Amino acid sequence: MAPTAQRQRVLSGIQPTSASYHLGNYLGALRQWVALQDEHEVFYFLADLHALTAETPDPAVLTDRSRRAAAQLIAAGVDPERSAIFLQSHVPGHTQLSWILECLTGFGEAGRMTQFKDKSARGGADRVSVGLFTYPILQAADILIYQANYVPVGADQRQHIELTRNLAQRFNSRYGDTFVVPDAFIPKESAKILDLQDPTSKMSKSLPPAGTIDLLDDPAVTAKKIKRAVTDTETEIRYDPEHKPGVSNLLAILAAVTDQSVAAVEAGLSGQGYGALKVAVADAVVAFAEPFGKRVNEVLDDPAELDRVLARGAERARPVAQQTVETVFAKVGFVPPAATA
Ligand code: AQP
Repeated sequence: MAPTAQRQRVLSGIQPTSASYHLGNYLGALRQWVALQDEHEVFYFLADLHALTAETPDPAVLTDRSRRAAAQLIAAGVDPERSAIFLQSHVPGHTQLSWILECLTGFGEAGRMTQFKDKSARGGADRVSVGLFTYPILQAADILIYQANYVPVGADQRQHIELTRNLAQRFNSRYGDTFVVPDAFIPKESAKILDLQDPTSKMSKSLPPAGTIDLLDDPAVTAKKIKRAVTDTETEIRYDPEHKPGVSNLLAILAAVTDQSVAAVEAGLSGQGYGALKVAVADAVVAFAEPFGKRVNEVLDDPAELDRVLARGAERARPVAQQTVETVFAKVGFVPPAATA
């Protein structure tokens, strides 16, 4: 099942690895997910298999995070009617294809993934799992199995999408045209939201909470974190990511949350101080986060319906994935299972 000529296919995933997504996840990825569902055929999944790569949480915690993650997608505007929303573990094809792609990936090639290097350096060699090492290959399978044209992600995923493209091309040249070679769809101005306390690093759930805005944080906590954001010793509000990363990050957040360009936001604050910038950012983020939190709770109030949404999403995803697996298995030379009757 290839994408239709009229509607190109979009695929993306997000890990259910915390109780709340952060502003980087929303502005770097989820906002694009919502925008793309109108004109594309979209598949969005919760990467619960990937969620085991960095830690193996208590099973009840993983279950809860997965449902909360689905509720946050819906609250952010992903519409289960227009988008297939599903759990990765509900579609067995992902791991089947991943194995084939693992066998086409060089050990050194996988070892060059910077996210693996960063995360393994943080975790210490003894605590790093093989799953963390191979997770970009599973991610390539997640994308290729749907023959996706576009993958909306933040800039931190650029290298993984490049690996995905390389693996698609490698398979295609070894076994004949099989996979669509996908393109990353990375937003221009909010591709990398930075940590509020260390604006040289991306906002990330692995960094201390003072620098991360969780979408489900209490609004007063959010406002306080923004007001304590690191800026610089100058006073001028100017977008200059290289020399003024903290201020530029706040401008990028304000622009994205209020749906304006960075230039417009910068012009609107001209002549004002960092205090005014922080108040504007805090007000805008809280104005978004408050109704978002309410919608998440409403969705979570009906867990049976939420599970049905995920089941319907998996029903739409499974046949597409299964067809790719069958094609790939035939191309590599596996004997097709014969009918028994
Ligand atoms: N800071 C960010 N700015 C822009 N986009 C971001 N994304 C993550 N952080 C930022 C994008 O969010 C999507 C989900 O990614 P994920 O499920 O892989 O989550 P993550 O990258 O593991 O999130 P964290 O908080 O950054 O986790 P750790 O600390 O484990 O690395 C992706 O599209 C990603 O680009």
